[in-house]
Amino acid sequence: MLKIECGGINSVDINDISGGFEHDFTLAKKGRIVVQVDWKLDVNIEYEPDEYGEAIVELDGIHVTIAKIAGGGQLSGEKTLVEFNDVEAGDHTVTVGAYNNKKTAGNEKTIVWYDNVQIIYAEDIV
Ligand SMILES: [Ca+2]
Ligand SMILES: [Ca+2]
Ligand SMILES: [Ca+2]
Repeated sequence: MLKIECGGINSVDINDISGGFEHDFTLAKKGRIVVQVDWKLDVNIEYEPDEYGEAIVELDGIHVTIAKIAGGGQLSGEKTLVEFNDVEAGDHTVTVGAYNNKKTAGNEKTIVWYDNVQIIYAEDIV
């Protein structure tokens, strides 16, 4: 189980908090990358409505939102697929992570858990 926490430490106002776990790999050929995850997102109720947390997957910095909660709540999912097409041969990085656009108090915290993370490669059929 992977766990990422954003915020929750002090009352300093901070925008754009993120964190995650990275996996580097090299493709011999161009193809399709599918990231499969089980996930849970917990954005605590202390946030205001303009503040949100996300569970995110990134490939080389391309940000895909799996789930987003503003102002507090919980969501989860199993075997969620995120697809990236036409991924070029060469070195790449997949990140599974968390993002929080803003926190202004010490009791505001976004937590994301991941389990059963799989990175699947499918060669393009041309
Ligand atoms: Ca608050
Ligand atoms: Ca706040
Ligand atoms: Ca503050």
